[in-house]
Amino acid sequence: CNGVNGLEKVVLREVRGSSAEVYLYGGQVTSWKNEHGEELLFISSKAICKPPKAIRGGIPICFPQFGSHGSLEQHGFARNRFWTIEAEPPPFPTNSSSKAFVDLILKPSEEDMKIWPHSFEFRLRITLGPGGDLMLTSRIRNTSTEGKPFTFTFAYHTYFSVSDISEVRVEGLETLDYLDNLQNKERFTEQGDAITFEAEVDKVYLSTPTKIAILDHEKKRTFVIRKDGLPDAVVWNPWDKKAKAMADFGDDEYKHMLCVEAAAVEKPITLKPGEEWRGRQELSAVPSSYCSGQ
Ligand code: TA6
Repeated sequence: CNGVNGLEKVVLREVRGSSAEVYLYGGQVTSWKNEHGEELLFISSKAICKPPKAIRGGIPICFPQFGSHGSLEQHGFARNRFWTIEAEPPPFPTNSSSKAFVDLILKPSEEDMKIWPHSFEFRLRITLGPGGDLMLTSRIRNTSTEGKPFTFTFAYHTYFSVSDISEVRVEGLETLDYLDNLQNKERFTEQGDAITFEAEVDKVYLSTPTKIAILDHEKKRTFVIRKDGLPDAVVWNPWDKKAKAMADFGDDEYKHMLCVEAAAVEKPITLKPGEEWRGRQELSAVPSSYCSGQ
């Protein structure tokens, strides 16, 4: 989006050259580059960088609702709001062990209170580690003074950039149960080996491990997601038909992206006044020698 429509962004850099960008609009990471300047996240070439539309790609924040079940718009409203910087990023990190980070905060507006009548403070820390790892930590607190609890679902809707979806495997979700959004959210059990892709997929895997790997054959690269407080994982690729039906998604772009989303969907989270929930994901991109079809 690069500042389109005056949208402000924060750029994080770390000493070895990796970088990340986050827009105050949506609190959305839209770029994560390794030390060679390679972009690791997918952003659609047709992304509409104009509120109230969410930016297509990067890491949209789905809160206080994942998906379309519930009274709110699809994926809630956090990705359609302007966040504010709570703590300016410290100056350029001076040594190899220091981290670059920024703290953003979102609180409900009066308008928000009309559609979701709950008081909260949502603090999001985005950190770029010395090795180029990208960490997102969400802290959501119920700040109600009227004793009102609230319940929410959540996802980091991460769009990974891949060379060719037909040569990507996901490891860590084998044999797990999942809800299939393409079959009325019915519950199925995944087969016994790594997941590969040859058609539209939209599944919520339940009670998943803390570590999930996404192997990109052509790039000889493995993305690793390490997560905490997020028991589920959504896997989504729209494939050709759905891609063509989205104005902010290039017709062939489905070949070069895969969403694997650390999430809390099956069991909504309830916070009493004063209680805080934390959800964290750490992304790394490491060289891998996997050959497709193994
Ligand atoms: O995360 C998968 C999903 O829920 C899909 O069903 C699809 O709707 C995708 O999110 C994108 O949603 P969006 O509202 O960003 O177009």
